[in-house]
Amino acid sequence: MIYLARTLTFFVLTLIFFQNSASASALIRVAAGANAAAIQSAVDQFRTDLGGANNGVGGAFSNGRREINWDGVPDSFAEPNALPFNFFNVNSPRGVIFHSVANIGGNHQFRVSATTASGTAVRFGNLDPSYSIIFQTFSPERLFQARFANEIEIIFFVPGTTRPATVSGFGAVFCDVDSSNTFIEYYAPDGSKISGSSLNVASNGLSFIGTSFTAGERVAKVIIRLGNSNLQAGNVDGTNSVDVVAMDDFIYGEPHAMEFHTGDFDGDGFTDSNIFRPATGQWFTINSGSNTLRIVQWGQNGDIPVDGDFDGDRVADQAIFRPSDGSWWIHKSSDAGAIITTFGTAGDKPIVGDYDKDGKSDIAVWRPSNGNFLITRSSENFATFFGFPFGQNGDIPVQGAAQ
Ligand SMILES: [Ca+2]
Ligand SMILES: [Ca+2]
Ligand SMILES: [Ca+2]
Ligand SMILES: [Ca+2]
Repeated sequence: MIYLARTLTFFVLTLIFFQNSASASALIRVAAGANAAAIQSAVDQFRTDLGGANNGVGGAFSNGRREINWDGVPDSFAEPNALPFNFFNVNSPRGVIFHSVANIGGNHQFRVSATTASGTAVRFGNLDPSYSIIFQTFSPERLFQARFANEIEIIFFVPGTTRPATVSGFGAVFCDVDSSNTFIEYYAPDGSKISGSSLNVASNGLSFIGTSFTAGERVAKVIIRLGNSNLQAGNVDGTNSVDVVAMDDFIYGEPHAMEFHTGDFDGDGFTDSNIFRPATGQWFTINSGSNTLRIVQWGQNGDIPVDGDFDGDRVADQAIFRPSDGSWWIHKSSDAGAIITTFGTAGDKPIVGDYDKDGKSDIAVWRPSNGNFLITRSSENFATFFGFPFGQNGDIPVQGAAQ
């Protein structure tokens, strides 16, 4: 924890900041080995990185993670049948759709391997018998791949909707990685690549990579290349330089709407109905994504409630400005941690917004006595600020006008 204190004589302000966000960005967990046990601890660590809850199917959640292990896919969508590209946002809504370079019949199709009970050979042995030998599972008994392609794009949505979304991280298990042909790349909403890695090799074994981002970066798309060849009869791994790879579990952060919407505490892209009760310091929210009530204890009588996305996960954070001592208390939606700082004084009006254009809300006040805007920069972890005169006593700042 870094402690910063400075006296700003011009504005007669004292800024005290307890900083708890690191400047690091990509947190990468990797493992590879002969079997599931060899990668289990890295998988579990990555789950912890994303958040403890497994959010399952449907709904919208402020944090936590989602998982796909393929094992609940019905036989009608498993080998020898195709898996639709949108199965995991329509049939089983978990906020992902898949693309591949092979566009078969106007519908991007994918493969999920058969179960023993189905009578079709397991682990893609129905395509080539060698696949049942070189591929093993992390979670029995189904695996995943593209049809007629070996590169997959993963796009995120608010689960069960067509609203584009982003996640804080993504990880996957790979089967029979033999070379750096197999890689994963992470892309931001603006199309820029924010991280990329080749998988660790484990011939006939399992490899895992999970990357999460700790400085507010958001992942809009993941691209995965699997070996150098698609799965098909006669494409035998290790023969004629063929390297085929399959996949097992996907693990990723809860998808949140691409853009932040004020008052959106569940991240589904719509403002929720919110009440702050001063007598008890309770926040009551009707989550628009699930029509459920949430109650959060944050603040006390005399505090001025505000909301904003101070941690950059596209979900509103409960925040209060305490006029009696000029303190701000922000309850981060990403990890339930706190940002506590002092900025402003009694009589100031909170005017939270994104003034430095970094996608995160800035702690800010407007001072009626001299008509000054005073704004911290979230891009510098609220450690610096700027100010300018605009307006005069008696005016009402439009940001936060309800206060
Ligand atoms: Ca291989
Ligand atoms: Ca909402
Ligand atoms: Ca937030
Ligand atoms: Ca900002």
